[in-house]
Amino acid sequence: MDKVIKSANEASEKIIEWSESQKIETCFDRAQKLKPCPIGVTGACCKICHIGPCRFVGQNAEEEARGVCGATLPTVASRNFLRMAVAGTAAHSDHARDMAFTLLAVANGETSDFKITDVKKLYKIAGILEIEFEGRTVNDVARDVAMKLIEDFGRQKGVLNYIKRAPQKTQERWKKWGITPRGIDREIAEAMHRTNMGVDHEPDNLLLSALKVSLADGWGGCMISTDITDILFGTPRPVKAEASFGIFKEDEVNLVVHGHEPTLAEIIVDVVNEPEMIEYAKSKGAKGINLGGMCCTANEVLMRHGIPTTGGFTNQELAVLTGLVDAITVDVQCIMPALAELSKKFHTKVITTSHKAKMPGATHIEYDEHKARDIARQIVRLAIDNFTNRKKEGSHITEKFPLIAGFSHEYIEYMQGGRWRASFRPLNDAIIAGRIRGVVGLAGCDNPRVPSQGLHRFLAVELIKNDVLIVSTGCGSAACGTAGYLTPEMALENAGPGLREVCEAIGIPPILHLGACVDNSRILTIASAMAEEGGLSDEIGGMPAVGIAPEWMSEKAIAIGCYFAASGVPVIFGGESPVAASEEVTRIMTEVWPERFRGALHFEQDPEKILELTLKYIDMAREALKLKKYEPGKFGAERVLMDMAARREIERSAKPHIGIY
Ligand code: NFS
Repeated sequence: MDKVIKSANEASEKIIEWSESQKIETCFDRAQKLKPCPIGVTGACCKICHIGPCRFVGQNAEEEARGVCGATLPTVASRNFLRMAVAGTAAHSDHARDMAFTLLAVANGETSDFKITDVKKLYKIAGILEIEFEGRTVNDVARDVAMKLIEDFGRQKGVLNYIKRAPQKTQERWKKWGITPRGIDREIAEAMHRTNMGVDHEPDNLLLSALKVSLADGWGGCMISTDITDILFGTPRPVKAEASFGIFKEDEVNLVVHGHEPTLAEIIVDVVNEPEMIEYAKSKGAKGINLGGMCCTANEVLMRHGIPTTGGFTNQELAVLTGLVDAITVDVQCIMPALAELSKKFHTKVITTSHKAKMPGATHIEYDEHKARDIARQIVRLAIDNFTNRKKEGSHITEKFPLIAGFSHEYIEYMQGGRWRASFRPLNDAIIAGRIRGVVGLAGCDNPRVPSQGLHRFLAVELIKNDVLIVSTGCGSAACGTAGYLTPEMALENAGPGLREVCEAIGIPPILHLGACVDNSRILTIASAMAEEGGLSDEIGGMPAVGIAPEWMSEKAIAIGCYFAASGVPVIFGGESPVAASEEVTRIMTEVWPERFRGALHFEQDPEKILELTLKYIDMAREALKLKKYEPGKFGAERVLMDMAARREIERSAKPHIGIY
């Protein structure tokens, strides 16, 4: 029998092989053993009341199958889908709420462990929120910003603060179809109400609700989280780092921060550099303390401090299997419960830190932003103490790759024109001229049901060959980073001629790492800025841009896919469709949504077809915008992109400015 490739990541594959030789089970083995329920996976199981669960199966299930209550398959599939979007929105937005309360605690002087790092970003957000900042103390402005953003959660009427950041035309579409979100919590509660037994039965209406609650995620939860994280910890700018399992050091204490929230991890970054801590580590025989990240907490500290990443979702158990992790601290989301049991086979300590996310078998050290540093020290000490328990067993993988991360909206604007002429003009011009064919957001999870990270890698390479600029987030970035794709050399070796020129002129990789999954909000503001810049579409819809989540698994990905679709972006997800059972629901997402919002949500399992559909969308958008037909190596007239030297020249000749980007 042919060997089953479980991960396209060679280092992961080696660890998996080692685990098999040791008879240690991972998600890859469990994914083989436990096939998805064929009814549930297509959205054809209803379990929202206790008359059922009801299964909607059979040849004419779409027309004929009925639940005991009389519900049809399209109702059930769309209702299940809406519940996924709600859960995803709740997860991102609850994270955002914690960020807002941390900002408030800082502004009120309740914690000395955090400070406002990026005053310029604070003022930018204050400006958007129409909060006066001239002549006021930073903390006063921060308090008002925090309070105004906290209002977004509980608002009952009106619209979210950030809705106005979308292009006018995009907003008008939302208004016309009644999906402009009011308050985040209100949309979540209303959507849950609609999906309760016997309430909303119309598939179209349920799906509009999915778009509405997801817009509350994208233009609410995610965007709030990104902005406050930037204000507190700094807006990212390019930073060098490393990725993959080789980031662990045999002779140092290895501590991993895993999950999604940046706050505790930020303090840990600081604490591992405290001289007393390093001394303490040395007293236990270690040469130092080595911090690494996992999933989106990794992305947060990678973007701002260059902390190396072990990778994405499917790498978490594999990190423990190296035998080199002395402690792994987790906060919320995408944390496999398998970690605790697995860690018992090694010396690794798993530490939970959120009251919302406990795990049998883990050590719980509860995080509180008012005493963050003390808690961080406790965690780091625990990791150091555990270093002496390290055993010889483990796969001890040494591969690692360099990468460049740190591309925020602000930096991307800056890199195109410097401090004085920062704009999206050069990017728009490069697209107009056909040098860049289009832009793809490559995002979402990695998944043990496919050779994990492989679809990301395939699409990344093929798209950049086709002159498509990629912006990546979350585990999409991790998949690219652990393959060595997030480097300028990647452009030299693989990009099409037009994209290569652009990357060379600016000195950037062809895949720009924008951050964690909540930082997909950066794509929304970038697309809005491109619309405002002119020359392409005057709304987000109609841009030569596509969103792809080829290995998605989380409900958060569904919320993200929906907010992009509602904002006007065609989105393609890999894997089996969670609404595959219903042709009607699939039709609404792929045919009705484009007419109303210019975005769509497709599910396509074949990576070649994902690529084909992506390029088709991009070329169709180019044609509708009457742009030059894309031909590799043949470009139309465009403005000259400023290289670094020209940019520095302008900056030298200009007078000082508070700009920091
Ligand atoms: Ni996004 Fe980040 Fe990864 Fe998927 Fe999970 S870590 S928030 S949900 S698995 S990309």
